[in-house]
Amino acid sequence: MRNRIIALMIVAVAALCGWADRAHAAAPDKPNILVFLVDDMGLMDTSEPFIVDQDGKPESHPLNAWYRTPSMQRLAAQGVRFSQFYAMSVCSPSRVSIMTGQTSARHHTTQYIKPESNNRGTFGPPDWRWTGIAQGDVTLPALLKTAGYRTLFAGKGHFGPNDSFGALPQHFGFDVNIAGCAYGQPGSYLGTENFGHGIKGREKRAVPGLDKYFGKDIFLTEALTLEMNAAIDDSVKAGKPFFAYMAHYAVHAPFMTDPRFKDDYGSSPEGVIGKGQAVAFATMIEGMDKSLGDMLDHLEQLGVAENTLVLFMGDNGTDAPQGAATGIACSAPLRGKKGTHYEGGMRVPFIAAWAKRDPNNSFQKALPIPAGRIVTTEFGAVYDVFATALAVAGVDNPAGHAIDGVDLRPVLSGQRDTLSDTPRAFLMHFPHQHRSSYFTVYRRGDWKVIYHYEKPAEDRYELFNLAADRSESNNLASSDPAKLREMMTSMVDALHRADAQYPVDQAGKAVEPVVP
Ligand SMILES: [Ca+2]
Repeated sequence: MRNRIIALMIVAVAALCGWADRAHAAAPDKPNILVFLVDDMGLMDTSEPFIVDQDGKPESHPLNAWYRTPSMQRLAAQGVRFSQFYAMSVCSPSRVSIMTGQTSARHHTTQYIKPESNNRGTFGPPDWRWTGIAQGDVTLPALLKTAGYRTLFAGKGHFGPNDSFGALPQHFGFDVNIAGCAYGQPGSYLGTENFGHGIKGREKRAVPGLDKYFGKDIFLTEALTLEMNAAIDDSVKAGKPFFAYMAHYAVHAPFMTDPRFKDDYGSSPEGVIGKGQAVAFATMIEGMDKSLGDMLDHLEQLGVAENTLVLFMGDNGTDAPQGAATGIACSAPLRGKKGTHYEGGMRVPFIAAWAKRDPNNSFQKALPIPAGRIVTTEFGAVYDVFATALAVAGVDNPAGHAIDGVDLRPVLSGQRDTLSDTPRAFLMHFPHQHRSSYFTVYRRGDWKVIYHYEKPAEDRYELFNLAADRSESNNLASSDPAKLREMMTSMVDALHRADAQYPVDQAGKAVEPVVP
């Protein structure tokens, strides 16, 4: 009897202290998944080196010395990162790719969405999917929700124009929407400016749902972190696994100094980085990185870090404010930036790691991720997140839903160096106007071909061997016509298989790429 009373007292005390919740949370049947997506963050916007030398060893560049991202270094040290990971060249196409597992050529949201109007451009495909995610679309959060996950959204949406189905993440599978809406940049990053509310000229991009921080000295990145951590608390208390999609508005323009970090950037590497906005951009990067560290710490405090897989990535190449758009500058040693057809336009950092390593954890036994590894022999892409997250959650892709991405687990675990026995291909299709206009990029193995739809025949093709020429400085289109023909044939085939839409001519007729 005495033992029974003691046992009951222990149970009562445990319940009062929240141990019962924690014990329940420590034994979920599925792992948690945190997608940490940074807007407009390129491969070089970090102190963690992702570029490798000819021997596959990480190679530090001046930009790595300029930026400060200790939390990314912490995450990379406990997991695996990719030297080569691709996004689409602008926001909405990548975001829809993450949700659907499809390349933009297939899902047809090929251009970034303008909230108020069709952003087709003069010769863009008339029926491109400018309304973004639609009712009935297969989406990652909806599938995970059906499988028992609590699905948490915070930050930037940009999945559909104003008043559309895709405008609000809760329409297509998220249980919680913190500050997500149609547009892709915040009116202001400052709580003291109410994140744009009441600010003339910025009102129409004012961030929704964060009224409790109005007037406070807090940066948007921090407010979103606090809110997402609170949503994770609720999920853990409810004893449910969570899928958290932490999509920071940072580091997208407007470039506003995060005052917490302004003293860290007194001088800069000569010839690589300018002052002013570049410093503001660096402070936004560091604020984003603090968010990552705070979330990792919070997961540890909750006792769920061992059960949480973190997938960190950018949504397109860098938009760091210096250098010519197609020069070797803000992505150096890569060429180009966000919106361009070069590697700097679409190469992003990617890190996969358990939030805390524990080789005895059953989820980590099922997916062991070696510490501090860098994948150099294979590339991944944002549309792989869909297949990988489903596989980790034990959920099948619905029959009839065509996807372009693959399950990355064999490479994440180090079981394989490559994802298939034949060289992988990457297709990035942009039949619109932006910094670079009307182009398709196709990579297979080490080779990359770029097709320019509107240029005269002599300038229509660019061909690079990325293994020998990572800065895309030596166009081989004229000197290697056989390889050009082979790559163009494969590109055209890939576009047809994806049911791609093409730019149109003055008469409105679709213009398909020409194999030379
Ligand atoms: Ca973006």
